[in-house]
Amino acid sequence: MSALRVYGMSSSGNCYKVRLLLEQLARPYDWIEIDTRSGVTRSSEYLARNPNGRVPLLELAAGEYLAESDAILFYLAEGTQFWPEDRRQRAEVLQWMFFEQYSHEPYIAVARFISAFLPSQDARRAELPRLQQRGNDALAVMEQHLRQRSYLVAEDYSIADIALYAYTHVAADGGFDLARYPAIQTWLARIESQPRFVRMPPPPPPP
Ligand SMILES: N[C@@H](CCC(=O)N[C@@H](CS)C(=O)NCC(=O)O)C(=O)O
Repeated sequence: MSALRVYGMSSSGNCYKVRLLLEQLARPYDWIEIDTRSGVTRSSEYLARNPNGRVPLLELAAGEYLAESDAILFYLAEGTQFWPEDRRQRAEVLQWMFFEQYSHEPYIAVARFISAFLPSQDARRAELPRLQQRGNDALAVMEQHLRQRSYLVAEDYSIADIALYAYTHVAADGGFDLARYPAIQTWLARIESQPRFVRMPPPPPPP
């Protein structure tokens, strides 16, 4: 196996993070498209690759796998401009990536999944008001931080920005109003003007 191989769903923000960084690093990779709604990530064949049954999954070499989007970003970014040299700044990048996984993604990505990927009558819609409240809390934290800054850490574009861009830029899919967050909107546009930026495709039609 020569190139890296990514198992991912193109319209998933967690998978898009990996694609965006690989594109910006100009690294060759093969993309294996997985529709998580088909249940394939819970098949015994897939669980042998990732016992947690989720995408994205990076195959580093034949049979060697790395899961968790932000761990994959770290693995790919080390030694590049996307991962700072300064110790304190590296810790701040991790701080924002942990924030993304605990305080942002579980609300903003899940609200998007329920609204845009599940059928309109799905009972999980009842979760939306709570998810939107918590997601707005996370967006308010980012808005306050970005009012005085160009990027999340040290005025430089890093994997912290990629991790948080992924679901923030499509927050409207989950019912969030980004017009309330002007500094976030400016930051999103700044990321979109980065060299080799690629867009995430829209969600597939609900089943
Ligand atoms: N913390 C994980 C979350 C991964 C995750 O939730 N992936 C979803 C798609 S965005 C998935 O594979 N869902 C399929 C399933 O749960 O069966 C990461 O950042 O990679």
